[in-house]
Amino acid sequence: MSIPSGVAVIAISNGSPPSIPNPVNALSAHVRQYLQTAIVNALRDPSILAIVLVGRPDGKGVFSAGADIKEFSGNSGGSVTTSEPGGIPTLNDLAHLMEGSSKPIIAALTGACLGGGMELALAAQYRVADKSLKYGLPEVKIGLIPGAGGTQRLPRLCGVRYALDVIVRGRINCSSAEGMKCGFLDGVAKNDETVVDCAMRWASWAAKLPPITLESRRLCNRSVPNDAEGMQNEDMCDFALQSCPPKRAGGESARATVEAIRASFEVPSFTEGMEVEKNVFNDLLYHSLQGRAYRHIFFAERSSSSGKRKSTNPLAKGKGTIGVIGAGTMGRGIAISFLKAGYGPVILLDVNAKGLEAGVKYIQQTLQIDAKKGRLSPSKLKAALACLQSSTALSALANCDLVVEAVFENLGVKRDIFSKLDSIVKKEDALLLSNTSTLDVDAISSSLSPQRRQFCAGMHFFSPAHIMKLVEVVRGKDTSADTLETIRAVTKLIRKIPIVVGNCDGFVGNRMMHPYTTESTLTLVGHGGGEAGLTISDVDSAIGPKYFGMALGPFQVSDVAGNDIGYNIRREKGILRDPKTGQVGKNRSPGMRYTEIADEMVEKMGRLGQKVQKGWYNYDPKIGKGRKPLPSTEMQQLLDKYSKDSPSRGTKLEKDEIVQRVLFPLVNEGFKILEEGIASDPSDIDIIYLYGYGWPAYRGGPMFWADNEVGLPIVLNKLEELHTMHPGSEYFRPSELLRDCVKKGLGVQEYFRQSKTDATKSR
Ligand code: 3H9
Repeated sequence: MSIPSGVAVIAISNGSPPSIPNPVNALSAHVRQYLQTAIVNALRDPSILAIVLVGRPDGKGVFSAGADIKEFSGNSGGSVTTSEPGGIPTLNDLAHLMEGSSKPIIAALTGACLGGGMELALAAQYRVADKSLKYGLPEVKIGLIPGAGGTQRLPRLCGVRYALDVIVRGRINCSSAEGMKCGFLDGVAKNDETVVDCAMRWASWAAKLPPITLESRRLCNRSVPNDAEGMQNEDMCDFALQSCPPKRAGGESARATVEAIRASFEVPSFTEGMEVEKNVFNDLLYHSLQGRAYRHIFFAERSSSSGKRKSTNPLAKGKGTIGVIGAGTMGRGIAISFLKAGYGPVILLDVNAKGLEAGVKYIQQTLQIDAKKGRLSPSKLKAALACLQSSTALSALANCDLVVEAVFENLGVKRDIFSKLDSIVKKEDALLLSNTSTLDVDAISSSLSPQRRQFCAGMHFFSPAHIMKLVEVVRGKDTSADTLETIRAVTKLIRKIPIVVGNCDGFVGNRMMHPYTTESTLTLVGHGGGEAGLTISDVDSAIGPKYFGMALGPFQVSDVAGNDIGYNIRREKGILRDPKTGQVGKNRSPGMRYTEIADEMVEKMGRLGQKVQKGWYNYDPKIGKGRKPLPSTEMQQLLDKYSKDSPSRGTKLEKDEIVQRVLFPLVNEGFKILEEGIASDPSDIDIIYLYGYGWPAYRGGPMFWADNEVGLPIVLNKLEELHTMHPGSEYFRPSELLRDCVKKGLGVQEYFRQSKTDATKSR
C-alpha cells in the first residue's frame, strides 16, 4: 500500500504470497484477509481521505478473475458465504466493508474484472477503468450464480434488463465503452494517463465531497429502477427464464440466476435479497452435480493444455510457413485455422487442380464471412488473404516449418507423401504431421529418414476443423518432447485445445466410439440380448439432446459424417466380408460382436448419409434444409431382415437401459485407454468427448459421468452382466483399472491423483 497525497492505493496482487502463483488475482483466502486488513487500516488512518483499489500496483494486468474456484471443491471446510467470527472474511464481508466505507473507495479496473472481482467493484463508491477492461459475471458457466451481491447490486445500478443480459449469459466480454453506456463505470482513463492516475484524480475529487454523498453511492440504499424501454421487470425475468435450458439439461444455474435477480425487486429489502442470493448460491455449490461437472471442465481444460516445458521454436510464437496437404473439408478447415492465427505463408496443396481451386475459394469466402460477422478485423482479413498460397506440386512445400497432411485415410498414400516430404522439405527440424484419425502414426513416420522421425506426430483435427476446438496430438514412439511442446503451443495459438495422446487404433476419441457405435447398431436387432429390437430413432432420442444430452444420437452423427467413413475404416481393419467371395475378413474373430447392417447399407444400398439424402434416415432438400432426419421404409425392411436372424423377443430396452448399454462399453474403453497410458489423465478423455464428440458439458465428460453420476460399482456390475451374456465380446470385458477403482472404493480421478502423488513421493 502506498500513500500519496492522502490516498491509499491497495493492490489485490499484494495479497498473494510470492510462493503461490496467482496470475489472475483470484480472491483466495490470503487475498481476502490481506484486503480486509488493508482496508480497515486505511479507514482507521486519519491521514487517509480516500482509497483506490487496483489489481496490480502499476495499474496493469488483471483486476481480478473473481473468487478462487479451487476453494469450491466442496471440502474446503465451512461455507464460502458464511464468515466465522475472527476467521477469514468472505467476499460478502469485504463487499459489505467497502460499501459501508466512511471514505470513498475508487475501484480502478483493468483487464479481467470478473465474478467476485466485479462484485467488489460494485461495492466501491466509484468505478473507473482503462480500455483493456473486460468485465462480467461468468458464475453461471461454472454452475453457480454471483454470490457476493452481484445479483442484487447490478440490477440496482444498471437495471434488470442489463443484469439479466450479463448474469444469465455469464458474459465476460463487457468493454469499458459498454460500461460507460450502461452506468457501470463512472470514468475511463484519458489516453495519456494510467488507470491509477485516473483513479487518483477521482479520489482527490471524491475526498472533498460531503459525507452525505457517500450514502447515495451505496447501491444497497437504492431501489431497482424501472426499465428504460417500459417493460415490467417481472416480465423480463419470465422471458429470460424461457430462454434458459431446462433444469435437467444443464440449466440449473442459469434458471437460478433469474430467480436471484427477481428477488432484487420482489423482496422488500436489499438484506433479504442478499439472503435469497446466498441460499441459492449455497444450494448450487453444495448440491448441484451439474455445477461440479462445469467446474471439473474448467480445470480439466486448462490442465490438459498447459505444458510443463516451454517451446523455443518460432512456431510457438505464431511465426512460420505452413503447408497443408489435401484441399478437402479437413485441409480447408486446417488452413483457415492457421491463417486466422496469423501464420503465413500458408500453402494449400492438392494434386487435383479443380479441388484445389474450390478449396482456395472456400477458404477466401469463409475468411470474408468471418470478417463481415466481426470475427476477424479488416487488417487481419487482408493479411490472411495475402498469406494464402496454393499449389499442385509437393515441391512448393520446400520451405515449410510445419506441414499437416490431410488426405484420405489410406496408409499407403500417407506413407508415400511422407517419404516424398523427407527429401522435399529443406528445414531439417520442420514438423511433419498427419491429420489421420485412426492410422498408426509410427507406420507413417517410419517412411521418413530416422533423424526426421522425432519431428513427426499426429495432429488430429475434428471436422469442421476451423470451428471444432479439439486437437488430439498423437505421440509416436520417436516423437520428441520438444516436438510435442511446439505442437501444443501452436494448437493453443490457433485457438484450440491440445490433448496429447498415445498411438493406438483410433487414439482416444475414435477408439472409444467403436464399441459405442457397434453396440448402438446391435440394439436395433436386439442381437442376442433377448430383448426386442429398437428403432433407429429410439436410440438417437435416448442419447440425443432431449434425453441423455449428446449433441446428436449415434445414427445422426454417422449420417452427418458419411457412413462410408466407418465402412472404409472397417475395410482397412480387415473385418468386412468380401463382397465377391463372401469370406469374412481375417480380423473378425468368431465371438466378436458384429452386425453387417452398416456394411450392407453402404455397399448394396448406397446409403452414405446426408450427402446423398439417404443413410440411417432419409433426407429431403425441401425439409429442414435437407438436414431433418426422416424415417426410411427401406432401412426398416433391412432391420426387419436382420432381426429375423436374431432370436430376440421380449420388451424393448427403456431409455436408461439404452444409455447404459451403449455408453458403458465406451466408458470401459476409456478405462482401458488409461490402463495402457494412451491417455494420461481421466480429465483428458472428458475434454476430448466434450469438444470432439458433443458430450453434454453438464455431465462433465464420460469419465466424470461414470464416476460421479452413475457410480463405478454400477458400471462394473452391468459390464460383468453383459460380458457373461456375451463372453466373446472384448468391449464388455471390464477393465482391470475399473475393477481396481471399485475394489479400493476410489473414483477414477481420485485414483489418478493418488497415483501421481505416490509417484512424486517415491521420487
Ligand atoms: C465467483 O467469483 C463467485 C463469486 O460470485 C461469489 C463467491 C462467494 N480461480 O484461463 P487461463 C487460473 S466464481 C482460480 O488459462 P486466460 C486458471 O486455472 C469465479 N483459478 O488464462 C489458470 O491456472 P493454471 C468467477 C483461476 O488469460 C490460470 O488462472 N470467475 C481462476 O486465458 C490462468 O487462467 C470466473 O469464472 C479463478 N477464478 O483467461 C473467471 N481464473 O495456469 C474464470 C483463472 O494453473 N477465469 N484461474 O492452468 C477465466 O475466465 C479466465 O481464466 C480469464 C483469463 C478470462 C480470467
